[in-house]
Amino acid sequence: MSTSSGNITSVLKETRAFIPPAEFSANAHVKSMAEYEKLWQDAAKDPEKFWGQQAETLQWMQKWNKVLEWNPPHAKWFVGGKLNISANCLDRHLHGPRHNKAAIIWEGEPGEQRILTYQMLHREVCKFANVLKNIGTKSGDRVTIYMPMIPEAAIAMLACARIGAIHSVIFGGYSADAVADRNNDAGAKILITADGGWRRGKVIPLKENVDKSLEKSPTIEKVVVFNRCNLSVNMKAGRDMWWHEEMAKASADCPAEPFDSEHPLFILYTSGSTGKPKGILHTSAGYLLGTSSTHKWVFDLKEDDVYWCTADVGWITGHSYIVYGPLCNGATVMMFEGAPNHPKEDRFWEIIEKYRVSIFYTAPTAIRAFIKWGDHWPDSHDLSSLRLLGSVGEPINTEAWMWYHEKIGKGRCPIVDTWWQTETGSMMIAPMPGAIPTKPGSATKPLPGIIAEVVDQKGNRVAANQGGFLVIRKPWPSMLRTIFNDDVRYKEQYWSQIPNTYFTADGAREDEDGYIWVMGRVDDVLNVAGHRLSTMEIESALGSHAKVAESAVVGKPDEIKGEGICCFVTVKAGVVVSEELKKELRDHVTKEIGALARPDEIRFTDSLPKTRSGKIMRRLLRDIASGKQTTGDTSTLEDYTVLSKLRQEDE
Ligand code: 7RM
Repeated sequence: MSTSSGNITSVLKETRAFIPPAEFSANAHVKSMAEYEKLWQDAAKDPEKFWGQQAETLQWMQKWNKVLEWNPPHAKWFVGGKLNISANCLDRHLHGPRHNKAAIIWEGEPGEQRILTYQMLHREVCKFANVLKNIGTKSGDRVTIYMPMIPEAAIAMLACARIGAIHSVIFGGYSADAVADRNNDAGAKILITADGGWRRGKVIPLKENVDKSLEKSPTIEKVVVFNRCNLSVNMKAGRDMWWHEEMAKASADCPAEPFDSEHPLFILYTSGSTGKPKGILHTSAGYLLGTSSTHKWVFDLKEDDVYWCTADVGWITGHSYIVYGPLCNGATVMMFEGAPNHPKEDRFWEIIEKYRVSIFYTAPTAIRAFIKWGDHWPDSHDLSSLRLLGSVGEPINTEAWMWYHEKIGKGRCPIVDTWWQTETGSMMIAPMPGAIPTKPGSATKPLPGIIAEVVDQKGNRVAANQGGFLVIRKPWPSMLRTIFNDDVRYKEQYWSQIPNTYFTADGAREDEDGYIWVMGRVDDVLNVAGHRLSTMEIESALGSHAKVAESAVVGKPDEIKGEGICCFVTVKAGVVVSEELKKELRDHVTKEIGALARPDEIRFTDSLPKTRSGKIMRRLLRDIASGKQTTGDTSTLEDYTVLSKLRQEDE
C-alpha cells in the first residue's frame, strides 16, 4: 500500500457484534437501526432543517432568524437568537417536578456527601453570579477556574455563564507555570480556586500554586478562594477573598440575562504535540445543543437515571458531560472528588453500589487499571443498578471492552464507545444504544447531523476497510469557533489539509457495515517497510495476551524497514517478566496480525507516560525508543518521574 495516498494498513480483525437487548431497545429514545438511519439520512439531506428542529429543545429568550451562517472555516449557528445557558441548565427545571430533584450528588475523597437539588444549585449559582458582579466581572471578561472536583467548580462555571463571563477551567493537577501561561493567554481578570483539594489521601495545594502563578500573570485582579481543606493559606489583602464570606454578602436574586447565540461560553486549553497549548473557544447555543442532544441520545437518558461521568471538570468531557449536557437535560449527576484507588481499589464500585448509579462513563486507561488491579474488587460489590456503560478518550482495545462488558456490565449493559474531541465540543461518532449493535473497539456510526468520512490525503473517500484520515465534511453546532487569539493557527490546524473539511488528525477505517474504527492520532502511525500500521492495532494485539495489562507501541529508526516496532509493556499484577515472555509476546503479535507487525523490541515497564487525562504520550516514548532527548511540550505529562524511570531502564 503506498504511503503517498495517505493510506494506513488496517490489520485489526474483530468480528463480534452485540445486539442491543430487546427490552433496552423497546424503551429507548431511538429503538432500531431503521429509525437511526432515517434520522441520519434526514439530517444529512437538510442539516439546517434538522438542527433547527433540534434547537426547539432549548429555551430561547429570542428566537434565531437563521440556523447557520457558514463562511468557511467560520460558522455562526442560530444567528440572531438569544438565550442564557445557565437558565437552560437551571431555571427551566424549577417550575415542575424537577425542582427538588438531585442535580448533583457529590462525594468527597475523604467520604463527605452533599446533595444539591436543582433549586439549591440554582440558588448557589445566582449568589455566586452576584459575587462575580460585585467584584467587577463583566460580560466577556475571562475567569480562570482552578478547583478540585467539588460542586463549587460547576457553580463557578454556571455563574460565569449566567453573566456572560468566559470561563477557562484549568485542571487542578496542573503546575503554577501552566496556570500562569493559561491566565496570560486568556488575559484572565478573575481567578477562582480553593485552598486545596483531596487526591489519593493527600492535599493538592491549589492556592499555593495560584500564588506562584500570579507572580507571572499580571492580568489577574481578584482571587476567590473556597475553603475545602482548612489549610492555612496566604490571603493578599485587596486581591484575595474567601468564597464563603463573599457568598454571605451576596443576594440570591440574579435574573438570567439574554446573550447572543454566538456569545463565547468558555476557552479550554488543550495541548498540541508541539508548541504552546491551544485555547479552544466554544460559544453558547450550538455548544449547548450539541452536548444536550448527544447526552440524551447516546446515554438514552431517563428521568430516574443516576448518571456518573468520572472525568474531571478540567477536561472537555467534564464540561460537556458533567455540567452542560446533563444539567440541560435535568439529569441527576454523580460527582466524585478523588482517585479510583483511594482508600482502596474498589472506590468506584463502592460508589456505584451506594448511590445505585445507572449510567457509568469512564476512560479506557481507567478500565485497564481496573483489570490490572484484579477482578475481586468489582466482584465484591452489587453493580446491578447499572444499565449502560460508556467509554471515551482513546481507542478501547477489545480485551478492555470485553472485560468492561462482562465484569462490570455482567453482559447486560450496552457499551457506548464515544469518539469526539475538545474541538468538536460534543460526541460525533457513538452508538444510539437501543438502535445500533456494537462491535468491540468501534465507536460505530456518526450521530445524526454529523458527516464523518475516512479519506486519503487528497480528500477522496477510501474503500471499505482501508485506513485513512478521519474528517468531518459539514459544520456542526458544537464545533470550536476558533483558537483564542490565534485564528491563523485555527485555519492551519483544522482546515488547511482538505478544502472546506474539518481535519481531526485521527486515523480510522470504515468497515463494510459503515462502522468507523478510530485508530488513534495520525502521528501515532508507523511506517514499517512501506506499510502504514496503526500503533493502536499492535497494542490491541498485545492486550489480548493474558499477561499484558497495558502497552504503548512506537516506531524507532530502522535502516532497512524505515521504522522498527518498539513496544513498551506493563504486565498484570503477579506476572514475572523474562526474556521468554518477550519472545512469547513477539510470537503472539505475529500470530494475531502477521509477520509485518512482529515487534523488534519489547520493553517492560511499571508505568507509561500519560497526559493528565490519561492518554498515552507516545511521542515521548518515541524519543526514548530512538535514544533521543525529550523535545516539545511536557506540561501535560501526569508523572514526570515516569520518563526518567524509562530512561534508567534503558541503561
Ligand atoms: C473527548 C476527548 C481527543 C482525541 C481524539 C482521539 C482520542 C477520544 C476516542 C478516541 C478512539 C474514542 N477529547 N479519542 N475518544 N479515540 N475512540 N472513543 O477525549 O480532545 O481530549 O482528545 O482522543 O485521538 O482525537 S480530547
